[in-house]
Amino acid sequence: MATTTAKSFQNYIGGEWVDAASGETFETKSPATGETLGVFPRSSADDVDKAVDAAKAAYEEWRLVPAPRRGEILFRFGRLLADQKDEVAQLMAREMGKVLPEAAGDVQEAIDMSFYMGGEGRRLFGQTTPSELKDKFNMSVRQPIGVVGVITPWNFPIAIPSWKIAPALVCGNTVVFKPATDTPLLGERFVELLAEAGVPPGVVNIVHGGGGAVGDRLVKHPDVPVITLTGSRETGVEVMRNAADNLKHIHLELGGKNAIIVLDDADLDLAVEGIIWSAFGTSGQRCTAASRVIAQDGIYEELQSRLVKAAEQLRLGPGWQDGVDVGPVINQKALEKIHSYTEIGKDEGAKLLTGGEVASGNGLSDGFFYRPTIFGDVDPGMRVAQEEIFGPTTALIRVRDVDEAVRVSNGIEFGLSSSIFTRDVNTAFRAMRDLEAGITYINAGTIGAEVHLPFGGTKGTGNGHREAGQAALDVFTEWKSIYVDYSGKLQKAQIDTAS
Ligand code: UN1
Repeated sequence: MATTTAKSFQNYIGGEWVDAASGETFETKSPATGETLGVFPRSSADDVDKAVDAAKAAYEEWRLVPAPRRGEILFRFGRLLADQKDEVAQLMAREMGKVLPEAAGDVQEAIDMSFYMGGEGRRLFGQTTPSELKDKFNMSVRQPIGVVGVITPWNFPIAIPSWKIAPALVCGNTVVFKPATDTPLLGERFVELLAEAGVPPGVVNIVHGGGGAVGDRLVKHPDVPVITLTGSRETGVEVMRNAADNLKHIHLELGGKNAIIVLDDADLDLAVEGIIWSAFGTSGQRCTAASRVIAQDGIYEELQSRLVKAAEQLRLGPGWQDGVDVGPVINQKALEKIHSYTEIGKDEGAKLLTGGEVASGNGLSDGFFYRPTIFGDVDPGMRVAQEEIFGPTTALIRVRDVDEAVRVSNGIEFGLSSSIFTRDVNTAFRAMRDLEAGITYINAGTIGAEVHLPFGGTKGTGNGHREAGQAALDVFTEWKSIYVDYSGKLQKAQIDTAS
């Protein structure tokens, strides 16, 4: 392995590129080939503390920069990203593994978010309201909070940082960013482009390293009042616990066990396409992936055989190769976890219809490839129908009617995305009301959220917050209510209301 020739990268703290205090490093490798793509600082609490100090100092000026000017930096960032879209997508196919069209979509999502949040610089609306008293003016305004700790996963290595960093910045906060250790190269590129777009020194800092050292210190640091994390449910719970003593604002985007319901009256061709895309796109490594398919009796057999056929036609390979549908999964640990669920499903009595094995040969042996896997005859209570696998595995569940379908769809601890294929408008509207999830799709799969609507989930998927859209602003601002009395006399609220 060409470890010695791979390029070395640094943290970015207070506008300077610097090594970790310890001098330790880790490597990022392509999940498709095992090739080493870069060497990164393995940071510790000391590095985090320096980055927080820089962000805290920079906050004093940044919060006073007019919001439209802050937005203009995001516009410039969006344009730079658009100019380099193909190159960043290529990098993503190599470092994270997703296929090129999906990688380009990931970058596009960040471009969209940067422009959307750039525009917020000229909105950030509050309210003005009448007062109950004469000659008095009332309003509410959004205020920045301070240093935001941004902890992101590897599955959307450009999009998800933008969902967090763009709104944090336009609202007037500064940022310490810890990207996933599987995708530091993309995190680095993101910050490089922000710096090029004109973000002042200290306003965005990046500290590479693991959750145990870097993430933990960020979460516990008394000068980081906001933490935004996309990750596993377990990590989310730990973050809330560790942040409790400081009463931090915690925004969590956690797991999913999303289902697509297919009723007897559905357009089956469309449903098959939607399921294949949602279950196996990004090798199933999306929080919004369809890891359950709930099919009504009348179409169950037909749907099952069409899905198996379609899954077996998917071509596996490195994400950058033409004609590849499904790239590798992120690392050896993920591959093992995904395969362990195949064993669990078989032991539970689910019927393995296709896949269920590591793919090798034909240039796949150096990477982490797993065959698209479908289980049939799955009982809704089985672990393969309850737990997040985060891989190319989906479970087919048979139901009698729409009521049972909705009950099964809701019968999990998560509540991120949901979907129903039906031609009946009444059924569709009932599902929109009754599916317990932050997102519901009608006649489309479970993936494909757009940046101007709230993104997030109910129940075990989060803690009540949303990112993207206007809702994101609530994570990164505090409301202040302001009362201006221009009567020249003391007027007592709730008391002097008669005059
Ligand atoms: C995620 O998997 O964490 O709707 C985000 C989608 C994408 C975002 C997924 N736009 O699937």
